[in-house]
Amino acid sequence: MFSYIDHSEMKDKLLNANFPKTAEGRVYHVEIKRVANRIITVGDPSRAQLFAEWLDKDTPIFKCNSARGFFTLTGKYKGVPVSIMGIGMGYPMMDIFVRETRATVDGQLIIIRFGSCGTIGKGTVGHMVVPKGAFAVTKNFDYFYNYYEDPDMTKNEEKNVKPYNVSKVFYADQEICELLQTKLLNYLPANEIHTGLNATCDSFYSSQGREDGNFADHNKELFTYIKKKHPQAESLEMETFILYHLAKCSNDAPIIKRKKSITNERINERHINVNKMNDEVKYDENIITTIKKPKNSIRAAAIMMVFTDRKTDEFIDPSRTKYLETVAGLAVLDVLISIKLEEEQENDDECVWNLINQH
Ligand code: R1P
Repeated sequence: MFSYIDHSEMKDKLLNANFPKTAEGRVYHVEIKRVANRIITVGDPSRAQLFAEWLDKDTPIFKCNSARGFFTLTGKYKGVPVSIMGIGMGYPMMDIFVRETRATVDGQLIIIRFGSCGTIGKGTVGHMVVPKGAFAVTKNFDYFYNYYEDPDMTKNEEKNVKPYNVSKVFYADQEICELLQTKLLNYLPANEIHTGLNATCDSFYSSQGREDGNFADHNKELFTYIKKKHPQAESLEMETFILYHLAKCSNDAPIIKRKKSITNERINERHINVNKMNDEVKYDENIITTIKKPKNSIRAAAIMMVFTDRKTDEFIDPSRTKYLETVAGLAVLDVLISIKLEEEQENDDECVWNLINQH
């Protein structure tokens, strides 16, 4: 059974320019107001649909299609609430997804990205990568500034200015990575599972070293530069670093205390004491409220199918993709529900299954 929201356009008035939400508490872009503490995120909505087929049949599935291309399915897997969230591609989508999801869920979040990648490491097409850490590869836009005066960019080279920036490594949740690897061993030989570092790039093309004659990308030396800085670099894709980085930023942030304001009363309603009187909800303005964000706020990991081998120029066969999506998808769901959360939201009035009835 599906409960479905399809927002082809965002019509509701948004309150609060700092962190926009609708009056009923929907976050601006993902358009959810509550999801499960345990989340699988994918790029492709059809992958989300495939995973949804394995959710419990006797529990309603809450489904939300946002105007900005986010796709959320919340149901139960073996009796445990889980959300499957399609986010599209790239840094901004992952950033918005993590932040807006964090703002709608009390307690700890587990987020596992299930995606695809290319390899510059030991693997090849059809293998899996469970990256223990990720770094960012971003275009250094200023490098390209004086192209007409200096088409070979020799002045940049003289000053040792590089066309791409390669960041430090941010790490995944070690326990989740190990559980994912162990589960995968049920389906794949050990030499087809890789655990090195992932390069998360701000372009599918330039900052992943692809050649495109229509653009002066200055990326011929990119893989050499990446390997020099991070010899364990295994995979290339476009989201994982942002997830790992934001998990750390969330874990480092102090517990937030905020005072509810009159105009934002609906926004903060989950975080304040609510007195129900004659079916009306009344708010106490003086209550300082605490968002339930525990110390280990976000535990993050990723698992990726190797679609392209950048050493040999091969692309994966669709039948292999189907196999990997199935075995690794089930492995992720099993790992997701096996982890004990430090703090989990309650089955209160705002839980998704109660919200279903409102739509
Ligand atoms: C590019 O084709 C997309 O595929 C990879 C990249 O990170 C990028 O999002 O991941 P997904 O298969 O999860 O979308």
